Amino acid sequence: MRLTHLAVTAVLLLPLAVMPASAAPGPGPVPASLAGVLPAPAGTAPDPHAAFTLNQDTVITASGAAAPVAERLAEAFRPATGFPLPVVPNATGNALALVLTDVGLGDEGYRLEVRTGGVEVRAARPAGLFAGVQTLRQLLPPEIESATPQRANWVIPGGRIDDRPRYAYRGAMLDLARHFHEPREVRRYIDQISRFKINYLHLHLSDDQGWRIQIDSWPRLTTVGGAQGTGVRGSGGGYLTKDDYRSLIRYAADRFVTIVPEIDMPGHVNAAQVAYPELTCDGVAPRPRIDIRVGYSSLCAGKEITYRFAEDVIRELAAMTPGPYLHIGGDEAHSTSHADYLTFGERVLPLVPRYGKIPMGWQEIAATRAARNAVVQHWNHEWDTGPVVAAATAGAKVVMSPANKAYLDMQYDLLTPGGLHWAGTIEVRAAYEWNPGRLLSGVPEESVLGVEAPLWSETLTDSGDIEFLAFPRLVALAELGWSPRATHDWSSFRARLGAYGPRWIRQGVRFYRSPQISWS
Ligand code: TNX
Repeated sequence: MRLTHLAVTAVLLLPLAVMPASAAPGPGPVPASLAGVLPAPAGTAPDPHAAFTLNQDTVITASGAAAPVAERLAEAFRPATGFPLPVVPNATGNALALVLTDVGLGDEGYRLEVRTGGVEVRAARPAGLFAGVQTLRQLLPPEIESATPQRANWVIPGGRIDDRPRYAYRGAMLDLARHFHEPREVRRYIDQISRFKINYLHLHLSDDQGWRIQIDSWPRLTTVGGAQGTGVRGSGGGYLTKDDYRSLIRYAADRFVTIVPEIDMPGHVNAAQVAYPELTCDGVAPRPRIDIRVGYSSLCAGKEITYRFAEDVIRELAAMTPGPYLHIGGDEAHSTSHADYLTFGERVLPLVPRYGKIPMGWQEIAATRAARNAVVQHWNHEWDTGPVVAAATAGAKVVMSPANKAYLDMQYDLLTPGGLHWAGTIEVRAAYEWNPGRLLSGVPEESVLGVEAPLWSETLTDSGDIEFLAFPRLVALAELGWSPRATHDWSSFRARLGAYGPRWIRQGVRFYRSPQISWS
């Protein structure tokens, strides 16, 4: 099966075909189909005569930089199939081939071709191969997600997918400060988000309640700020050592997820000030806080030690972070005067590029001139967007995280166990029905770096809590970030999501059975 260039272009421009009748809601597993993938691929061309069946003798071929991606694929398919699926440099026929070659679909794009004789994923870079592998997983029946060997027909539907992301930044955020989440819980979240081609994980590492990352030059930040009882309502505690952090970064990188660390300043710093009272203006230690109020703590813009602290933290964090971004927070500094906020921002934002990183900050940083060289994260849907528009006009990139659509800690409805509702309740459809490229008038599509779904953890403790709020809404955001606008279609999304339910069940993911979806 070869598509001409014109045909490929047409396929890329065509919205997804209507779901086949077999995907209509109903009992029992739904056969996988090229049109069923989440997030929707840019272009699909099914070929009903070209299905491939995985069997005992199937091999995975890959060499060089493709080999580690092939190992991930083998790890994913071996448990449920019970097949050996060896990774070998080359083979003739009956193979899943991962090939690094420029297919003209960018750094993260890929071409997937399924023919009777074998499957080929081609991409310019390993990230594209990994994205193709995530698609491939969804083309096998849901039994593929089981941890033990299953009897199933391991058929991959025939045809071709040409795919590439709409936005470079497709993020999730996890708050480790309000409740510390152990590295194993973060890894579990990375496994889940990377299936939907989310490629950034922003870690909120400090807040009023706790400090969650080791900083050698200010050791009490973690010995005091990460002690037991520093979670909301005094639960939990803990922090990432530098080794923990580095191994999380490697784990994420193996799944093409880049970590974005955040230290929140000049507000949300009570835990740091409990550990180091010299970081307050009057030098008096505040009491530890385990409630969920915001906006009462502030670094002292008039003291030099503030900037020594900020620089030490930025330097150490930058040194252990290979990714391009370092987030300095900047939100809800309600007890910092506007003048002090500007003084602080103009001094601290430029420290980030000095240590080789691009500064990122919540929307409030847009008030500073220095924000023009930063990534501004839009979050408060009720505020005047003027400063964000001005920053974007001056050159800033914008990540869209509108609280009333993208905040995973908002309840689905008022009966949702856990979650907050200050920005309203967000059902799945509301999480899906918006356009990041058109959200803020005055911020053109070219200024939009991408999207991010924050998950604040005031009400969450374990992975089950995380998953219940993240899934299925994070998939809506993943599709807004990955899929071309032409594919946007609630009824298609709804059907594909419903068909994904059996996969989550097999993976033991605690997802919310939204009444808006017909779960199969
Ligand atoms: C607002 S969003 C905050 C966080 C809270 C969150 C709860 C933002 C930049 N700041 O401090 O955890 O609301 O939804």
